[in-house]
Amino acid sequence: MSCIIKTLEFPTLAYSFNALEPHIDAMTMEIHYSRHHKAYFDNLQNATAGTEMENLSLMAVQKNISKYPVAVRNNGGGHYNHKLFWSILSPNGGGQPSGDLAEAIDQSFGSFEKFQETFNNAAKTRFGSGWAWLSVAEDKSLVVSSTPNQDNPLMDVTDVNGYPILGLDVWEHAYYLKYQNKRPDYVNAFWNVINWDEVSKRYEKSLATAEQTSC
Ligand code: MN3
Repeated sequence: MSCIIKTLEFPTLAYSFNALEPHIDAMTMEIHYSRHHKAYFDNLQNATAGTEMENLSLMAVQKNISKYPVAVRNNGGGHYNHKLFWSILSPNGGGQPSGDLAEAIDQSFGSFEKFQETFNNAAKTRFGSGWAWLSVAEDKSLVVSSTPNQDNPLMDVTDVNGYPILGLDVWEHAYYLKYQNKRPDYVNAFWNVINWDEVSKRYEKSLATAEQTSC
């Protein structure tokens, strides 16, 4: 599968806009996916069309993002982050991971509860717009971090680098219609809709391949 920027496609959602109710409401999902994500996707194409960047993989560009225009950083990150976000949500989500991922979480954080606390803290204390992440670091340990705007742990401008396997959008557009200023309530609700099978798949992929080839 080609991952070069000019061949990227706007992803379809695997569930309906109201499928994550009551944790994430239908109107937020519709606006977030159809307008916010679509705008990042279109703006990435516009920012790269006719340049050498359109023939590079988004992964490669993000790893050297300091060398590219800020429009590519914001919209490339915006596309990548939202595509990841939709994939790790599910109406049948929640609970806890199992298998290798569960073991890795225990090893890196001590317990699932400790991990949850660390991740919640990253999501709740990110000032302004941004994301909270669980990533696989170069030494294969798991790390929690947060980034501003549409940055992510793949980018060379980020202080904690890794391959993101779980991300939470904490921009106000992700929760304000339902939760208004109560970001912590949205962060707590997120745990009910996490698709741990998908997070596990991303974890296994990060271990199996030297070059992580996700688009
Ligand atoms: Mn968003």
